[in-house]
Amino acid sequence: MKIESIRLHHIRMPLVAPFETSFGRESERECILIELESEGSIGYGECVASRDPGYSYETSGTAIHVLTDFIVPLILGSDLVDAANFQARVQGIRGHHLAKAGVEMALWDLLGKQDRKSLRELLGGKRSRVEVGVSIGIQDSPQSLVKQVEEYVKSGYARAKIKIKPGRDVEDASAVRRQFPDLRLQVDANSSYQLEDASNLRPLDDLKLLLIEQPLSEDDIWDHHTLQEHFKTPICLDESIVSPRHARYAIEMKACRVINIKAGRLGGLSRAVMVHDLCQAYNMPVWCGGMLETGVGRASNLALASLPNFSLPGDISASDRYYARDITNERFVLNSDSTIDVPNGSGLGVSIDKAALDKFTLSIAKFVAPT
Ligand code: OSB
Ligand code: MG
Repeated sequence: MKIESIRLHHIRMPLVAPFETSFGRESERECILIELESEGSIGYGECVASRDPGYSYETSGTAIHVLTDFIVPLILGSDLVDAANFQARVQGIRGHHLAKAGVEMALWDLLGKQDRKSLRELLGGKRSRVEVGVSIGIQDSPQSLVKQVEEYVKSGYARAKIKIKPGRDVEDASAVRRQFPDLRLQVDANSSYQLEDASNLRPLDDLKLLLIEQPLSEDDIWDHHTLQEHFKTPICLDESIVSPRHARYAIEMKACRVINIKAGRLGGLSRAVMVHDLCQAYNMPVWCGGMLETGVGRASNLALASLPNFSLPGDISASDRYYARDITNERFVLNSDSTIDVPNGSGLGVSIDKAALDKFTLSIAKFVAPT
């Protein structure tokens, strides 16, 4: 399939409420919407790099640079047959997984549209709806956090994840647990502790949490092993798992008992499926993480989470939890059983609201292959 043109939309969208993690607070979300055009179809992909290098070293700025100067020249005007073919081309570019994954998503959308198959079918997904939860940022106080959780529980979420950081951990989580003794509850530290201060997290081990996500540094799988030995609650790795190899390291080192899968962090959906398959072979449960995606990335996450070894609820909330106005015409809604339907249409199964995209676009770069 010859890639005839490529467009990169740098977009910024207001969030319905600020989202605060151990690395900062965002009121608006930036990302890059990628369009690949071939034979009259357009495939869309979302690069989830945000404005600041907090979660990842990549930013929307580095993504535009790497896409424009390195990835686009490798694929523009060339024949891309599948995701493996794309990965082989970009293999010489070190890192920059979020940038690569955005393009791979657009390629899957294009392949699905041309073959009239949904992304779920292409990836081998089984379920038509997936269990989801909600990820809640750090609030002003434990009381306001409890209120926030209550609102989400009332609107139908059967699983909640709360963000923690040093000084805002045990008290917050305990307050939520006291109010909701049976809620499926988990915490995410986004790498904000070190092995030396992780003993402060001890009391979390008695709160019946589903898991403790990424307490330590992203480049430290071994210290997570040491920490896991001292906790009965499963440790889950997010930031640390950037490749199928890293997933194998974590499994072999017994560094965690659960893995969070994000196609962006792993460098593409095809690599996310590889981690899924590897974890399945080792009986390591996985779940689908989120990056505050637009309807485009959300559709991709739903298709991915329909694979069989996604056995815990994903961070894939309804569209209204994030955006009053989204860039897709479709909006995702929560079913009464805390699930969201997986799109059925060709490719990602979503269409772009052009007026909304225009409104949120900061800049566009367009590349056309010579004919
Ligand atoms: O660590 O899972 C994370 C959002 C941005 C960056 C990192 C993370 C998150 C979330 C949000 O937790 C999950 C969602 O999209 O609802
Ligand atoms: Mg996380």
